This record gives sequence, structure tokens and C-alpha cells, in this order.
Amino acid sequence: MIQQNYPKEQLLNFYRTMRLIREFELRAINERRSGLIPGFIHSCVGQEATAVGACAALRSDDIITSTHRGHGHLIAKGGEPRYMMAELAARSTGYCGGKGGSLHMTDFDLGILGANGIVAGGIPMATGAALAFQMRNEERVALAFFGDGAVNEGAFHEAANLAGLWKLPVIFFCENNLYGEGTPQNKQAPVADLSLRAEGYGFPGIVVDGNDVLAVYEASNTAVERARAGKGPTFVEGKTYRFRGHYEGDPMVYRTKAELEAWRSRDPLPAFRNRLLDNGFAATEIEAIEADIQASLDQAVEFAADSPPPEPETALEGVYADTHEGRVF
Ligand SMILES: Cc1ncc(C[n+]2csc(CCOP(=O)(O)OP(=O)(O)O)c2C)c(N)n1
Ligand SMILES: [Mg+2]
Repeated sequence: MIQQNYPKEQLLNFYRTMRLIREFELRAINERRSGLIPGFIHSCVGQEATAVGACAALRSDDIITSTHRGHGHLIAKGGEPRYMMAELAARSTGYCGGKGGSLHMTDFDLGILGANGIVAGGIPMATGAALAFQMRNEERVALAFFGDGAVNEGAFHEAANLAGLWKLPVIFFCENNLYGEGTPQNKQAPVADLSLRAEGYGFPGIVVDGNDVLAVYEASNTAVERARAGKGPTFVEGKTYRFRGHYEGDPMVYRTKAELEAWRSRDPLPAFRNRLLDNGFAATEIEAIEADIQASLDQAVEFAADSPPPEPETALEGVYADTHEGRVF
């Protein structure tokens, strides 16, 4: 019985948040088709368990940095779907006042230092935040989400080296979905487990089934405890898969149907739902959660559609930080 290790409400919350991320993504894709949402969407459909398992190991005052595939990370850290939907729809009520879109959503109050269009761009930011926590003697940790492709960027290696040397309270969380755009992992790196990279920088690397939310949560907890105890970073590698294209509209010629189907049979959502049912959770309880999510997304879409676009006069607002305001996180 999984209830022996986890409170019932926590298990339901894992499911609720994963389902919310999945449905948010599907709704955003639909609203892009309907014309409400302009621009690119990189969906994280299939990768919900890494976002939820990792963020569940964090406290609300810990921080994350995210990527171009960041909607799941933001929701898992407490981001509000209606402000996210409004941002995607370029409305003034969105997280960036409608001027940033998917790649820039940020909420300092929730410890979200931002999605990021620059591959590996969030890694030095999280490392810098971890240095700030260490210098201020705060028992907070920073977690950087990034993909397998980002591990080949210099920014990762520079940040990992410094974090290992100074034992910074940072978790390097790699969502290894086996592709950087259309390039398979075995054509971008000579090692199968990217977590091996950690050894060269003097800290541990953990490989985990990124489609199993409980496994991700446990690995992330180990990493967070180590960071909070002042012992330094950990590289956590969640092996996972994105079910949709790199971006909406990607023709996906670089992978086979058989590969996609094999991963679909390991979809984290039905897997965890069935696990709850097998462990005695009532189907009605789960269905009620699913109905609530649909209702909240109806409201999020309505909120976005009813909100005005940003006024031209606000174009330069939010471009530069006001350093006189002092700390931002
Ligand atoms: C510095 C930089 N180089 C290249 C790109 C173009 N680009 C956007 S996403 C992407 C692939 C990233 O792959 P990965 O890190 O595995 O993340 P995933 O898309 O699989 O989540 C690339 C090359 C970019 N945005 N930034
Ligand atoms: Mg990838």
C-alpha cells in the first residue's frame, strides 16, 4: 500500500497537479488552434512526473529556474493557470503583462525565477541564487530544470564546477527526454547517463525513472536534503519522453511510431491513476478532481479571453529591474 509511506492527500495532490499540467497543455494547444494564443508552444505532455516530483520536494521559499518547456514547472511550483493562460494569450493580466509569453513567465513570490528561451540559461541563474542563499546563511535551495541538450552547453559546465567547488545548495534537475529538438541523445553525447557528468565536478548524480512521480520525489528529496545540509549539489536525471513535437507543428520526422507507442505505454498519468485505484482510492474521488480541473481551465480560458491586451505605453515597463527595490527573491 503506497498510503503507508505517503499521506493520502499528498498522493491525490501528486495526481491533481500532474493532471492539471496535462490538461493545461492540451487546452493551450487547442486555444492556439482557435486563435486565442499567438506564437510558439513547447508542450511538456508526457513529462509531468518530473515537474511534480521535483517541486514537491521543495519548500515554498525555495526557488526554481525553468526552460522553454516550462509550463509544468510553473504549475508544479504553484503558478496560477489563469495568469499563465492570459500570458500565453498576450493579455495584460498575464504573468508578464502579456509581453513575455510562454518563454518568460516568472513569479518571484512563488520562487519561480523564470522560464527561459536560452537553452541552459536558467542553470547559472539557479546557481547564483544558491550562492545568495549560502552567503545570507539561509537554509533555502535552488533547483534548475533543464533538458538533455542543455548538458552540452558551457553554461551547465561552468555552473556545475562552481557549485561543486563551493558546495552550493543547488539541484541540477535534467529532464532527459532523449532529444534536443530533433537530435537524439546518442548523437549529442558519448554517455548514456548524463548524470555521470556530476562526478567530474565532485558531486553525486542520480538516475531515476522520470515517469514515476514517487521515484522522482524520493530522488529529489535526497538531493534537497543534501543541499539544505550544506553538503552541496546533486545532479538528478529523470529519464522521460515528450509525447508531442518539440514545438506545436513539429513534423517529428526524427522518431519512429514504434518508439512513441512504447513510451506511450509508460504514460505517467494513467500509470499513477491506476496505481491509486489499485491502492483503494475511489474512482469517484479521482473523477471529482478531474472535473474540478476542467472547470478551473474553463475559467482560465475565459479570464484570458476577457482580458485586454497590454497598452502600448507599458512597452518599456518590466524591461529593467529596479535595483533600488533591493531583494527580489
Ligand atoms: C543557447 C541556445 N541554443 C540553441 C537554442 C535553440 N533551441 C531551442 S530548444 C533546443 C533544444 C533543447 O533540447 P533540450 O535541452 O534537450 O530540451 P527539450 O526541448 O528536449 O525539453 C534548442 C537547440 C536556444 N534556444 N538557445
Ligand atoms: Mg531534450
